[in-house]
Amino acid sequence: MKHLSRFVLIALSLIMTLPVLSARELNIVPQPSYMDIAAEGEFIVTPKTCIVVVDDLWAPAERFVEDMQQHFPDSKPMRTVKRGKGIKIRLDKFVPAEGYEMTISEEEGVLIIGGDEAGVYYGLQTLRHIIVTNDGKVPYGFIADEPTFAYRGAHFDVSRHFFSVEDVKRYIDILAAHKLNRLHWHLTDDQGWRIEIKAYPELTEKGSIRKETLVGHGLDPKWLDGEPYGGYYTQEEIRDVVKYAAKRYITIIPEIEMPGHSQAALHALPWLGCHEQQVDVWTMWGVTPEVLCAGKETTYKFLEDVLKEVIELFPSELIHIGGDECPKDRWKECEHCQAMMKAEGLESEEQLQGYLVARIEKFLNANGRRMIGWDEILDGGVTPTATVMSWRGVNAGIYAAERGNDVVMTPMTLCYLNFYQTKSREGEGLQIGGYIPFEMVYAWNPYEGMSDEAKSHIIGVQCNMWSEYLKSMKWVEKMLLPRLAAMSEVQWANDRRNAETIRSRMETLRKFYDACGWNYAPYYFEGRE
Ligand code: TNX
Repeated sequence: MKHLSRFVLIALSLIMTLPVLSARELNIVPQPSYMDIAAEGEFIVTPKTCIVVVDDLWAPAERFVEDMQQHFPDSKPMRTVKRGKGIKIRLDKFVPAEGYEMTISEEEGVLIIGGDEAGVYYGLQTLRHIIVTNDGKVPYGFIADEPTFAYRGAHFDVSRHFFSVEDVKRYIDILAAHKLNRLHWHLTDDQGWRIEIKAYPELTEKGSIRKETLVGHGLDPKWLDGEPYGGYYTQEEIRDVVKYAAKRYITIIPEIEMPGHSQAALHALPWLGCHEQQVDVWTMWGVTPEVLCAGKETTYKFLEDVLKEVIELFPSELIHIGGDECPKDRWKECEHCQAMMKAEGLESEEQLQGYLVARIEKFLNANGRRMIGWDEILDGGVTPTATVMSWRGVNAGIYAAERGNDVVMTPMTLCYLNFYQTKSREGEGLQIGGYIPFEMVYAWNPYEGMSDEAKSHIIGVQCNMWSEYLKSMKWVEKMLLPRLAAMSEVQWANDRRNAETIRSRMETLRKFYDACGWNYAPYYFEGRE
């Protein structure tokens, strides 16, 4: 009996060690679709390893060289060559779009086969992650990977606080490393117009500067800081950022807010309003009654002129027109708005907003683009061709998807990374409110409560970064990380999220964040709720 139990014990311990021997763990976020890692053997990447480029994949190879330069700052850049052994990259149409297959073996070194250029890039991001967190040792094995959602977005509000070109590029770098592919750039709002428009120089000359900023909660003037604040991007800078993003396989979707959230434009060009009286670039947060007049033809001409320049600057098919939080007080008292309603047979001010949105959509379509807007665009009777961004919960998104509209899910209670991350809020500074810890983002299934038909219209998922209380990039990073990792796993690996392994995988990702010099919040790692 004693013998037997010893025998059983030995057998058991053998069985228990077997999986460890036959499959080494690789901690990667977002989780790849499939991994088979050999028990032994590894390819060691050093700054001397060559990148062997097939199929003219020089662009992703160059990005990889640049990324690795950051991790090997004292060495010469890695070399890209046409043949040889090292890290070989090529294409194959049998690999899905944005997906890749990676083989690491003695014969091949590292071989990455992408479904397209972006797929190769994501394969190289996974490789970079392994190299950086594992001292250059890449275990022999095979990885296959592809995204769940085609649209994997993060939004960045640069109106409430302005962020330099350098900062935006850093934001883009962080998104790319998490395999996101859309940056929703919130360029205009009540508190500042941040994009140069040649036809209306006043927009940035006047509309990009506010007298002061609200630095406390509530609309109490005692919280106004008395310091003028401003900033904007020239068109040349915008082009530079768009190119920088494209090189990282990120499409920038610009947002020009209309007809609400437009007080900065109204300050610059008072004739855009109903009463045409001078208003300030807003110094408070929230929703202002000052909105664009929807009754005057001059407003439509203005919007089209602005969008014409925006279209020139941004190749994105989707153009965001805002559409959220537009109080109708001014319209109710405006002779132009009332006359327009009468002429068009509109019964309510809601319908007047629907009329404006539909007219703008037509203009965008005529110029080869498509419209995306916040879910309020549903209220005035949205067209079936608009894409809807569901932020006031998930129901608006489900409703729109069921009617056949494309939908991006970004419900406030789960996706607003400007909300607090802990219950106690200790060390979090003053933020706008809310509570969204890492785990809450991670546990979210964006398909919940949806029919199969509706599911097919969910093109993707997005997190948002509103900057009312975010004055510096350091703070933005602290709000973004590590929750973006949870978000990226919902976006890229929704069907294979694993709450049991995420903690240990995040410990590895943390090493990567340290190596990149990104400022992340410590709470999740400390186990603080
Ligand atoms: C709601 S989301 C807004 C923003 C604010 C944000 C603050 C949306 C379409 N509108 O204007 O900045 O809440 O969290």
